[in-house]
Amino acid sequence: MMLWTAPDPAPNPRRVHLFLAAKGLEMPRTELSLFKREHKAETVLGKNPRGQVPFLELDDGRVIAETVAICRYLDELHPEPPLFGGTAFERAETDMWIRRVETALGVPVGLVWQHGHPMTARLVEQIPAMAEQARARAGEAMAWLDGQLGDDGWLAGPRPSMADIVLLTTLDFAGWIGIDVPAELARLRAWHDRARQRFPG
Ligand SMILES: N[C@@H](CCC(=O)N[C@@H](CS)C(=O)NCC(=O)O)C(=O)O
Repeated sequence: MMLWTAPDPAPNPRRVHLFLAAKGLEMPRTELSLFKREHKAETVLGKNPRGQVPFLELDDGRVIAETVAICRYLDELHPEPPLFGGTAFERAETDMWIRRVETALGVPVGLVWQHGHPMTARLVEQIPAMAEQARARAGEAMAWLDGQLGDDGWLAGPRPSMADIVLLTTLDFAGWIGIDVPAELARLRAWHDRARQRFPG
């Protein structure tokens, strides 16, 4: 297998890196420079026509793209420790939280990155009002997540899961582009500390 990936802080590749570390798995990696647009090279698009990283190339040449699909596949091959839940309910609960984090928080954070960050200015026609609106939506999503979390524990039930990895990488990337978790969101901040300790890297 070959993991086609990119260095931090790219949040989607980092999800797979944290997942592999949590499983104690290693595999060969090819790191592409997003800033040199290596993920858009013809040979790379031939493997993943979506033109994004990460993607996993199997030994027979088949390709799995999309972070969660890659991790789900590896979780089936290497079930311990389970990071997608052990029962039907836990699997559904993990999926539910992954979708919530990706749609409620990941989408606005992505819009702030695209429309409000100098590093993406040459890639899209930026709409500053879009960035501002998205920044507010990201703040609302953080507040909502804070209200859903308990004083300890994890996003999808009592055990850490892929949903925690997705939220951790999204929050870290948000911080990197200047969207910090507000000081008053004590539960989310405490969860963030726990998640960094549980999934270092
Ligand atoms: N839905 C995809 C998103 C992948 C993605 O957006 N990757 C970013 C790096 S974090 C990328 O390749 N960006 C370059 C581009 O879209 O051209 C996943 O979950 O893997």
